[in-house]
Amino acid sequence: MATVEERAEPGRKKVSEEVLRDFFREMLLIRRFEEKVEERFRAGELPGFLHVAIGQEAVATGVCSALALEDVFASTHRAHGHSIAKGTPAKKIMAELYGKTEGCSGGYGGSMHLYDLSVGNLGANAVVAGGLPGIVGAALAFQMRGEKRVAVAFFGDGATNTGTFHESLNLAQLWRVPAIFVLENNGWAESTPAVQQLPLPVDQMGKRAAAFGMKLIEADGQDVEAVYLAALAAREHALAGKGPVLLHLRTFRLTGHFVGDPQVYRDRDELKQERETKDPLRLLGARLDLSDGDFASVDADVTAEVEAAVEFAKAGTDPKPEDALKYVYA
Ligand SMILES: Cc1ncc(C[n+]2csc(CCOP(=O)(O)OP(=O)(O)O)c2C)c(N)n1
Ligand SMILES: [Mg+2]
Repeated sequence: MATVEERAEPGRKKVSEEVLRDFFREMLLIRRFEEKVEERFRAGELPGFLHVAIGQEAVATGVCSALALEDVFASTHRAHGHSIAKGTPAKKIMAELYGKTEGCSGGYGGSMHLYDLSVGNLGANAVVAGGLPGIVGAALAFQMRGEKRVAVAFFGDGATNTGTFHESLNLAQLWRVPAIFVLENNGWAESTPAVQQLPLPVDQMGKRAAAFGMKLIEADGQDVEAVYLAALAAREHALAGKGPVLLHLRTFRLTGHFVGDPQVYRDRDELKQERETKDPLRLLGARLDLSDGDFASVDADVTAEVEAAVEFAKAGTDPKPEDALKYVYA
């Protein structure tokens, strides 16, 4: 976990500049990783279907930086950032996308099924809201064993319309388990905008917590410091035995739903404006007042890491056809 400094005003906290610079590096690594993934997918090198979370990096870095190694999470179809931020090396994720046995899921999963138990990744899910029930179970296990750990579920605004979401939050609150439900609210479910799928204004989706009597914590999902502090507060609440938290983060998907999505349903001017005003990297870069030289040096560093990940993945081992049914249990 990164460190937090007290601000002069009582009760307010602030993250040190050094930590913010670490956040910037990680967010840029995630951005460059996903840009590379888009490029290699379009070149026909990556099998399967891909979703990137460009614009949502502050959520991944802010939340995962507030977690300890022994905390666990489940992710969605947009899992690269969460996985990198929780500690899986970029090269193991890239190898997974290339379907190699060196990948974090042994080449069996691909983009929507990234696992890494060594850092607490219980798995990404192609099924919308598919991760939530398992996270309630993991949190219940921690509670029963008296372990000081939290279980975290990432999911989108569209996922809040599923029965699984309501069942999971209901049981979690009933049992007061140490779970954090991270609502990564980008205002879209595929091509369906918030107004056509959500019963509340998009910025008021946190009100869902009231239906369960659940603690609500909200933050600007484009501000990594705010996300980090909100996630720390959520973890503290859950570990104190006070029950689960709905952590509502308003964020922005600055690309299509999937790689190759022509986004014909999206207003071009609005998207352009969002890219200019909501990009979490631009916002953090401006706040840190990074010089061109500073930016170039971090960029060169993370770009080299991504290039090395591609080389590692390409040199990886193809799974054997006779192993296709390995790990099939039902
Ligand atoms: C149970 C289920 N229903 C529908 C789908 C198809 N689907 C994939 S992503 C998606 C939109 C999800 O929206 P949201 O939860 O807001 O996540 P976002 O894509 O915005 O990150 C849908 C409907 C699915 N994968 N699983
Ligand atoms: Mg969404």
